[in-house]
Amino acid sequence: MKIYVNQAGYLPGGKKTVILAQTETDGEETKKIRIMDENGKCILETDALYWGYDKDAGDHVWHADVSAVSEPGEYLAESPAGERSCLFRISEDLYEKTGQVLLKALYYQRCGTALEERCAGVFRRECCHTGKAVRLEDYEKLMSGGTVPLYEVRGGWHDAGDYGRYTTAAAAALAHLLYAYRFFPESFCGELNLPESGNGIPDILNECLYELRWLRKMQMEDGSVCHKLTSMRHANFVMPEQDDRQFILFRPSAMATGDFAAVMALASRVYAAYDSEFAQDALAAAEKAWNWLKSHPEFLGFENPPGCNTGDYGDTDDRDERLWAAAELYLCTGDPEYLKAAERLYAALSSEAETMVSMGWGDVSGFAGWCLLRENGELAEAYRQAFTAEAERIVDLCGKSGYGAAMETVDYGWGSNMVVLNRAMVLGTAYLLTSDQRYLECAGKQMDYILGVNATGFSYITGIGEHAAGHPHNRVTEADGIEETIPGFVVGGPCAVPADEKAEWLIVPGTPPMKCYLDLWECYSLNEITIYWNSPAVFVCAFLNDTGGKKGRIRI
Ligand code: 9MR
Ligand code: ZN
Repeated sequence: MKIYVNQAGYLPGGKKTVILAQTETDGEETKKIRIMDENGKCILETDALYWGYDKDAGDHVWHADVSAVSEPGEYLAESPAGERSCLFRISEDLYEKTGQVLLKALYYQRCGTALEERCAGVFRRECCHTGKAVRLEDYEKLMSGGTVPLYEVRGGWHDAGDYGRYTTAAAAALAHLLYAYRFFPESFCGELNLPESGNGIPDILNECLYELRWLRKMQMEDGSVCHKLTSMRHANFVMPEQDDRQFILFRPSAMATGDFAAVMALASRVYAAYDSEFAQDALAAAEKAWNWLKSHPEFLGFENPPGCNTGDYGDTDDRDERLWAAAELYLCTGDPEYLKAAERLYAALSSEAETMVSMGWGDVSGFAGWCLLRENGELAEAYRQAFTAEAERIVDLCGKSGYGAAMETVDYGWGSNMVVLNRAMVLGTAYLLTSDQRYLECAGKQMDYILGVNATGFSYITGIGEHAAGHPHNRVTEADGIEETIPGFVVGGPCAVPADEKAEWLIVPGTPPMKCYLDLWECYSLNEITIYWNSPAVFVCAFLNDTGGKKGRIRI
């Protein structure tokens, strides 16, 4: 029998469910479970009740509610036969601290700068990717020794385990982070030991500014924004400073331009109080991007050119990006033209979409919602309903899972942990709107899942928990020769349709989806890291730290 707990721990007043699981049933309706404190003393003995068979996990599951344990300290759960869970901690600052580790991981993704020992400790490294980039159309000419225009596009975060930087991925991550800051500012008071720490700006904003200043450079003269900045082929598994491949500015897309307009408008509001020069420039850049979109109403998608194997972040609809841009620009400027555009786009999209509250790099409709919720009027009301309707569906899914995972079988794809976390963000938002306790509890369960209450028993955040993922698909971690894994990265998680050779080879067909995970660096479809898998986790931690909106509000 396995015993699963949230390996980071629980809030003193939070709901605490210990899960017992085994693949075969033994017909027992109840099983005994004890909570032991750090002195090995049993402080609670209780019954775990049979929940049933969870088909996505392939497990029979029993639940024990141990919420009564609320004294701060370190504990474990144990069966009478001596089987034990991982350690867990009860503490008030649990989610504040977890959020800090998740944010600090983004610092380790910084490109175009050296990571100093003072801030990075053993993970210090040299400066990487300082060379200028070439536009795709000039690439061949440059490679054959010709002279072509070059662009200074240094900075930003490496997207993931690769060294590329992609506009739509960056915009989604920034949206999660900047909105987390807007809604739950009290969760971001601590310092992260960044080079900028202590400059009077909250560290979450310091870190985001590093990304925003790079993103700003992705805009071309005409206002359009390049879809991505990567080499033609992914680097080998070398440290970033050893990667000397030529970086290329791939052509603009409507999605990149829409996201850029939106996130720059958002940034202009967030940074107005700290850096007015940046804020003004960001707004001007956003308007320029919008004007380009206006004069290019046709869909301009993105596809990799032949020979390119870096991510393409393909997307078949640019209306959600235009919607988000219109909503953010309306808020910044009050110009009714933007509101009209947003209303038109919302009407068109909502008549086709299953939900309007998606918050990933592919569908950003939910960000427009975050932006409009505080408004009066039809769009705000429509979004209120959309958030609560989706939250109801999520609560329902959570109840159908033995592990409390708000997931359907089909959701276990590449980056399934993002689905879990994005749903927790929807719950957090719905909670701010309604104060419905079920949403808070369910959001907590999604974090429990990420931190160890799942059918593999892994904490899917590196460095957090006794049994945490330790071999992510991350070039730096593989190449740095350091035993310890950089902490604070959310890995992609179980994927029932593995898309990398190693996982295809090792995952036995028919494995229950929640168990399709391996902690191996080769398995990029199971164990990669990305900025936009960390960012929703930061949002959810900020929400839970705030004890579900005690202080948090919809603040745009
Ligand atoms: O996260 C992306 C996932 O949803 C897609 O299925 C996958 C294949 O297109 O790409 C993932 O994104 C990767 C990107 O293309 C390049 N950087 C690493 C990303 C995470 O694996
Ligand atoms: Zn770099």
